[in-house]
Amino acid sequence: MLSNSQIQTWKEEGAVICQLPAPVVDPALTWLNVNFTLDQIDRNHMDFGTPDRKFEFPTFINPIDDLVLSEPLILAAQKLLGTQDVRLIQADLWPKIGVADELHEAQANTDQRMHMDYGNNTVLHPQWDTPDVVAAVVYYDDCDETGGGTAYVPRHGVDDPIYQPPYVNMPGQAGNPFFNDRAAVESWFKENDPNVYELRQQLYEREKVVQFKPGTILFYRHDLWHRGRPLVAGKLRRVHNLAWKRADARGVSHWNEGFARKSYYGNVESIIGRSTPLQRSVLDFPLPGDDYWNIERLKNVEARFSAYGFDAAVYLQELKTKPSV
Ligand SMILES: O=C(O)CCC(=O)C(=O)O
Ligand SMILES: [Fe+2]
Repeated sequence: MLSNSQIQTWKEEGAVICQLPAPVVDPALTWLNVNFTLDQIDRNHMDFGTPDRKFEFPTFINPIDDLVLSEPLILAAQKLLGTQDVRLIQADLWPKIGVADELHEAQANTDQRMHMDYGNNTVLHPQWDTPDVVAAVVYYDDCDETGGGTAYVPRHGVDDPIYQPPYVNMPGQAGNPFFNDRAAVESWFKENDPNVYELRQQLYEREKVVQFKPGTILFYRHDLWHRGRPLVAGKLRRVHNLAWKRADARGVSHWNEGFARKSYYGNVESIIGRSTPLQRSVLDFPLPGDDYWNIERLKNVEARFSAYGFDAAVYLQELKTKPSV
């Protein structure tokens, strides 16, 4: 899905846009176009995320969960992070509906302030040359109808004045109050920190807007300046926010609830059962050949999941070919 030059763009500029393969996105689109339409959505839900966390992975809606665990996405995350060992930390499908009024309250999500996402995803601070996380937005609608393309600011090399760490020139960082709305934020900075206000004005001047069709994906980083923009009034935009971290990343939180929490009813279990080793690995189920495995662990896990289709053979095979210590 990603060429070497696209990977390079993500590493240098912080974002890259491409189209998901039809077999990955089409089943989800078909489901959404029947089951997640304007008349089925609570118009009072105006914030980020699914109401009641309903469409956070695992949703137990197979076309939605299958997209989240699709191998082309995992392979893309592996390539961008430069490691085989990646973990899913976020998968949330959510609606945004365009509103007619131009004035928004300070925490409104309609016309977002420029921000980076690391702030509520890690207790540490990102380092540009060693990215720990790849984030993505999958779009299920057409921006020609809905508007609301995400805006982002590509980084221009190490000397780019707006990408000089520490990245604290935003709401909610280093003692700055947190507001979501662009107007509320920028008027606060204008009043309280004119230098930061000036710097932030450059962000808006330099912003590029994602043009999307159903199945477009924006791969970005948690240290990319970006923001959500207003939609056409009355229109619905459905997106999936996804993120993966390097397995060895420090400080990075899990956005979704723990994936095992909804076990016992066969749904989580059948995700484990029907997935490939690569797909399981993003849920922290070790790959075949991982040092974690020994015969006892394998037998126990097999006892737990074989009723749901789990086949231990490939794990067993790798165990046999591994030199014993
Ligand atoms: O809605 C969008 O296009 C972006 C949303 C976003 O960046 C956020 O909520 O952190
Ligand atoms: Fe964001």
